[in-house]
Amino acid sequence: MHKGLFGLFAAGGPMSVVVVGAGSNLGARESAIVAAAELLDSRPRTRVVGVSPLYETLPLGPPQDDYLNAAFRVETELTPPELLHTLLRIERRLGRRRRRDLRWGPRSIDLDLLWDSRGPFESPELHVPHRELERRSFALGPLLDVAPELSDRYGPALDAEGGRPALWAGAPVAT
Ligand code: A4P
Ligand code: MG
Repeated sequence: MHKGLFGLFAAGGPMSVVVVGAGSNLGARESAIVAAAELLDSRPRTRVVGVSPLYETLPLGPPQDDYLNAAFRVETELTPPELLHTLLRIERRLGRRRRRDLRWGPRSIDLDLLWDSRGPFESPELHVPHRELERRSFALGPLLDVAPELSDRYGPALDAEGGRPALWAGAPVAT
């Protein structure tokens, strides 16, 4: 997903590397994750340069269908808050409806900013690295697929969480 020379030499600040986690357990899960990567790549000053395999994962939270999880390696000039805003817009565009009454409930698409090469970022709306990252093999596995340079940092946490989840073999989707 490259934008060619214009993208490479477009004016702007330095490119940072970020990892975005994607999860879906409602509707057409694979299409939602692929569409999220394409929409993110189509944003100005932002390129998706790597996509992990898809993993089929057991739901964390209330009883619900299994998830597909993946991660995107992204080069961007957007600040972390700008990127969060972009992710929330893509979620809405892909039909995400938030239910404030149900924490960790089913969702057509969930996009989380897992890690940022610029270091930690803290605000009332955003915590980077993602607060739950080290406790979630469904986020750590795909993250290390697209950012193997983070193995020393996050490999032990992934091992402690039981290693990578099962790769998705393209089984029929429960809707
Ligand atoms: N927010 C703070 N930090 C971040 C960040 N690093 N990235 C804030 C993204 N958002 C961040 O998120 C609520 C608010 O978190 C955002 O508006 C942002 O300001 P949300 O997506 O509206 O709510 P949520 O996703 O229901 O809550 P939460 O706590 O973010 O849930 P998670 O952590 O996203 O977990 N099981 C499996 N197997 N796979 C999954 O992917 N996902 C979840 C949701 C539950 N169970 C799962 C999975
Ligand atoms: Mg979320």
